[in-house]
Amino acid sequence: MTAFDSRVDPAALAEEALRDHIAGELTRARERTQWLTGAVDEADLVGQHSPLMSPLVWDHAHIGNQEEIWLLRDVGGRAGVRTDIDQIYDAFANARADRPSLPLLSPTQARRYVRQVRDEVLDVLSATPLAGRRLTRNGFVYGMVVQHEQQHDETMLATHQLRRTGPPLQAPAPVAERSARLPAEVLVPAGEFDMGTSTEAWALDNERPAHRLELPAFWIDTVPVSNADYLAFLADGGYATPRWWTPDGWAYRQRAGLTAPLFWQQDAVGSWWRRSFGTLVPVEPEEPVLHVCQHEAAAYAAWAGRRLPTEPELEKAARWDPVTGRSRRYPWGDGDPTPELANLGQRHLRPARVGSYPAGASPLGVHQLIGDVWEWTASTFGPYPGFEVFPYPEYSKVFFGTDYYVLRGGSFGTDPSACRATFRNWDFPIRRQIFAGFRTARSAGPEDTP
Ligand code: AVJ
Ligand code: FE
Repeated sequence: MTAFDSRVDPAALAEEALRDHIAGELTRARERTQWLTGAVDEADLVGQHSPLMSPLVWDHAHIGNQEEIWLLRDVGGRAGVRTDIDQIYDAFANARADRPSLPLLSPTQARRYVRQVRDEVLDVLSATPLAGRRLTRNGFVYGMVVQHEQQHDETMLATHQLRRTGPPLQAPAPVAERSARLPAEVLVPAGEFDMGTSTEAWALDNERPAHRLELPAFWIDTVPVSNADYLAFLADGGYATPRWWTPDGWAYRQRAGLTAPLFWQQDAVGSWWRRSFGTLVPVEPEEPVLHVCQHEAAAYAAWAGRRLPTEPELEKAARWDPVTGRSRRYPWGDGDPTPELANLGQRHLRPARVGSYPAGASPLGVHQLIGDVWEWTASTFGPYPGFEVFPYPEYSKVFFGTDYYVLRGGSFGTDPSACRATFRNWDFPIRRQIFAGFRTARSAGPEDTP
């Protein structure tokens, strides 16, 4: 047992306690949605701040529509609130860039719609057994809907970061305790570990099932790559040197004219600034680099004489306990995240300096594997051996293949309910508007093995 073992395990709760837990999680997600949609006026809710993103009012009603489809119609067997708008809020039927021209609910209608759905959902929750169907066992489908809302909340937060109109967003800066002196990298010894999960009640289909995997020894950065590190790559002409980039990466660098992370600008005397939720702030040398795409991350790693970690390497670094040989739920143990352990949940609007959250480090001493910034990996998004679609192919299966790269660990904008050491995120390798950074790794040599 560690000091950080306080855990809400839906599978261990009696049915009444589980209902209370679900209701609490639904309410917490809704409070965040209300904050994100209440932060700007009507024009900024319906406007499109970037062709990469939906109007905020689309996300808002889409959250309610998914909740209606799964919890009212499927679980509750009810007619639903609005059966005429499914097509408008179907993410597959409408590309993000086209969503502003759809006949969307107005901000007032969207607010009313999600409230009506929620009122009826709370009724279903109290009236429907949780045992029986696999969909409702341990409250899974409610957990899925909670995570869906929180994921769209993070997407809406990214839209706020992109917008150039309306008021800035504000939150206190992280004030984390810092580790004294850390080694640059940590050796993860060769051997087997358990990847994925078959027991986490609210884990999504792509995290399942648990399976044993053998990895060769590797070294991994103790902390994420910092702005100071990344500035050295810039200063060394990293963006002008094709040999650090993959062919696809270089082609994209050229086509998009990349010269620095998204939202960065340089002033007349050469200092770097970045736009952060509507405010220009200095690029802090000790903060993890943020808003880089996978191609930039891989180019930096090549320049540093290293590489990006693979997805299994990052999960082993985060979960494997060398004493027990067991995989933990989180780097610090099996307990749920707290503000002392990780920068999650939009409490802050920026990552904490590298080396923060020593209490949240992994057994091997790797820091900040949960929270602060999503971390790009070298791996494309695919199914684990034994993968089964559950409950719908459009969550994971349709994205499997070589188009998407996996990100791990969550960011300051990720809610704890949508973040585990098994949680898998994915995006195109060119995407920079997500809250992503990275760390690097290298394969160990024979001289590293005792
Ligand atoms: C897992 C974050 C890639 O936002 O596209 C939201 C989550 N799935 N609605 C996304 C999701 C359906 C998904 N990501
Ligand atoms: Fe969605």
